[in-house]
Amino acid sequence: MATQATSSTYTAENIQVLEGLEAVRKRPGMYIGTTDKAGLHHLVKELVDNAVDEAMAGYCDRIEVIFHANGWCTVKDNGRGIPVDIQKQTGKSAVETVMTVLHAGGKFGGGGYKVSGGLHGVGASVVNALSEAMWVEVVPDPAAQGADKAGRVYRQEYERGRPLTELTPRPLDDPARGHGTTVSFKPDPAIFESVDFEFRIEAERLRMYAFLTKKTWFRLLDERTDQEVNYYFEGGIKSFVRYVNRDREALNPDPIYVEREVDGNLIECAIQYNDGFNETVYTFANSINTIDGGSHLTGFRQALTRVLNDYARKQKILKENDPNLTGDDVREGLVAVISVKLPEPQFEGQTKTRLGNQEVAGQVQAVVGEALALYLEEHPSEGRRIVEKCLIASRAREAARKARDLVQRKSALESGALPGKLADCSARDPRGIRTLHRRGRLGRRLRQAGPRPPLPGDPPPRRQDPERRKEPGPIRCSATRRSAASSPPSAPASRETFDSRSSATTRSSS
Ligand code: 0RA
Repeated sequence: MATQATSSTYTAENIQVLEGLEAVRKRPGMYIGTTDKAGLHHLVKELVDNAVDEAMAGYCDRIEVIFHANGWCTVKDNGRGIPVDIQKQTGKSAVETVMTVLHAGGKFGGGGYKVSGGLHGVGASVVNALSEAMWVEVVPDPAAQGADKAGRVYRQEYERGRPLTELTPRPLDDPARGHGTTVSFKPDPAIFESVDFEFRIEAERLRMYAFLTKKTWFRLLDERTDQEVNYYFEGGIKSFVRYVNRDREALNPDPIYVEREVDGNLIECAIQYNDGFNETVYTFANSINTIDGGSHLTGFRQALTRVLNDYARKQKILKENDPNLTGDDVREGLVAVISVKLPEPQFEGQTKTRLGNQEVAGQVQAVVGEALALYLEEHPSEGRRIVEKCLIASRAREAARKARDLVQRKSALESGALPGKLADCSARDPRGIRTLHRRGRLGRRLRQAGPRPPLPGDPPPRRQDPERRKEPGPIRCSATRRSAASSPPSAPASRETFDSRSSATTRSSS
């Protein structure tokens, strides 16, 4: 039975806490976006984010989510455990602070990379406020919290964000139970349209986290259906690019990979070229999928174009009279992931899905540039394969431009007069023709204007692209252009075949 909370003083902070919880319950959308299924899963995400922070800090390698048959959800990690000691400033344990004070989610001591920092990085207190009931159990890691805590479980219970009990220790019943934090909650049906967790949504999110948090196990168990998935990726994003290319021919079978810290920012990038024409680039900042790109993507693209041009010149694959490879040329068949982890991420744009930190552009450009240059030097045959593919892209583009130009001139002659726009330009400005010609050279507007009959010198038809078989649709160009802004593909919940350990099983109910 729960004992009544016995705070010795009713402080200003207590009042603030209650006001905070009230605000969350009154306007949940301000904190979790929506109160539909996405909002419901946002609760799980807030708790998993805290555990992922603990993993990124190097203290945890197992994170587990359980959907129970009675509507509860449990998130469990094997980290140090939220500190159980009473803090002098607040008179409360760190546990109670994390669970009840708005914006005190996860770490509040500074330092470390936080997943939160995105749209609603507000922490466990919001989950608590929006839960009919919640409890936390901490088994402290004695190495982090002191030997006096060994062999105990500390538990506190809440209702709609308010503590029902003190944080209370008891002897560890199961000696095999290791240290860590377990949070269990029952979402409030008075707040949410649906309180029915969806296995697939959570499985996909955990898989993404597993790619972005290498060497960490993620398990999802659904006790309602006995479904279970486990994700673990030894190589992190390097595994991810292999996964994206799993059905393709890779030009560099071992992905180019670099991970480095620059001025407190962690920069990680994996690159693998395939023999197709699409560009598939995913960018993340603190594990948030920055679908609108930003400074990390800018830096990456600069590095790629610069280094491949330098290499192609040095190796004389690009001859003196050849034009430089363009950004478009170096992006055909490119699969890459850029993941940065920043102590102070700035997210921009209406949906906060573009990274703003300007210093990151130069850092990514330097780190990726150096790693790519080194790779090309050490892997000359892969390097040649990649650059020659870029060169084919370049020549195809140039040939297409010439052919278009020719057709345009021809049709202008045949019609006996210059077509409207061109006539205007040419009447007023002899460079008008060139203006149009340059638009054609850019190619993008022409291509985006819609399908046109094939011209001699065009790049090979897209049906040669193996990707086309899977993703039919006439506007691959725009898909390519937007690919940096797309969400990662969903994986079949099945055993994966590269350097991962991943399994999906339906446990037979007994
Ligand atoms: C150490 C210190 C602090 C929190 C944690 C560990 C911690 C929090 C969570 C939440 C879920 N699992 C966790 N595991 C550990 C707070 C104080 C500080 O950051 O210095």
